[in-house]
Amino acid sequence: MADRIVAARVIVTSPGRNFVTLKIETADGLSGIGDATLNGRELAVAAYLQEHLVPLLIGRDPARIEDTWQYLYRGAYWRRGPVTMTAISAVDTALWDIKAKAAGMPLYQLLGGASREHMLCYTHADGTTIEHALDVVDRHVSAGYHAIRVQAGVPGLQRIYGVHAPGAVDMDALPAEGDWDTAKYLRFAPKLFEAARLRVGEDMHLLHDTHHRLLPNEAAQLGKSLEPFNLFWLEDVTPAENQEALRHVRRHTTTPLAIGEVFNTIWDCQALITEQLIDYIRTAVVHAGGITHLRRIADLAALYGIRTGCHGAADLSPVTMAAALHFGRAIPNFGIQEYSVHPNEASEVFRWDWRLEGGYLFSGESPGLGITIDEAAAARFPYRRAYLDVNRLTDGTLWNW
Ligand code: GCO
Ligand code: MG
Repeated sequence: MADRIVAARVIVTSPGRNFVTLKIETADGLSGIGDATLNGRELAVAAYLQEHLVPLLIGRDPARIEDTWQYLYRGAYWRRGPVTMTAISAVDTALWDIKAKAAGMPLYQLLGGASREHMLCYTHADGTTIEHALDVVDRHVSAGYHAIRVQAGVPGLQRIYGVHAPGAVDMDALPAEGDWDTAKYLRFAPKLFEAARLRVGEDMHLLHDTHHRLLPNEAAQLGKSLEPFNLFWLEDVTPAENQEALRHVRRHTTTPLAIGEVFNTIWDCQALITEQLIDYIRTAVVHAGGITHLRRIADLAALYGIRTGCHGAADLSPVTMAAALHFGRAIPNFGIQEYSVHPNEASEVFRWDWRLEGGYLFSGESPGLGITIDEAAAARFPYRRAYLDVNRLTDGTLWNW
């Protein structure tokens, strides 16, 4: 007889920062987990799961992953959106975890087996000044990284763009406000990368995140001005709600473009992919419908020579990283994985078998995702409201953060 889902629980915990996890249990005694963390809007997803999806899961056959995905997506009538898709992702990821455990295999085996043994990753070097950022770059080079995202404070502006204020997440506070001046930034960015390239030499991969702050023509100018420094990618140059805007950027620069951490379905990147307007797609397991939907996006991207570069900031839980590494290990068009160290307390709540070694990430070999959650430890770190920052132009206009 087919197995049945007998319980599903939403676990909200804050070991250094907020994480939402869905745990599904079956009559055969298997369990699986999925990440449901949507930074700054965590409880919306927790409620969506608890109130609307958990009742639909009880009694279902956990093996029917595709049917469950379609049931939750089409069956809601209201499709897409970050809250809905993050909730669906959590269910989907937990079901893949269960299926792989039932098969006695690490997830990457179920997805077709290894296309590679290790995965290139990049980490962040954020500095208040160019010198400060380059000191952090030096530390990452010594630690063995092969790819580094570099961000530095623009002289005359208070905040480092796209990076939280020092001290990381401002728990319990209202959103911090940054200031932004595009002209200053466009003059500054080439100076930052001239210095960075000089410091690291030719082989190190350098990346940069513009955090949705530019208009299309400004993005084109930036891409052009960074060409001499041979970036691995330039990320989120525009918000890309208007995918067609990337045609202009693409026409004017050969700097590789990466977009998509805030996207939640294939429809958000359909034109970007089919018109080959980007080089890397940034959608992540947790926000883009789980393994099932991310595979659809990656397969479409593969047709056009576009590779993955999944979002992997510290606000995506270690569960997402586990899933991303099985996924990245299996697919043919893996590009790079973002990697940001989680707060120390996270390892009291989650135990995982993936690892970083010599600047590469390795997925583990235990059955399933290779990650568990300790619910008693999770309870020791209660949720605290934490907003993402907001950003204003120097005249006070609210801008993209
Ligand atoms: C990245 C992202 C992060 C985001 C954060 C939002 O490229 O890692 O842009 O810096 O701001 O993950 O939740
Ligand atoms: Mg980003």
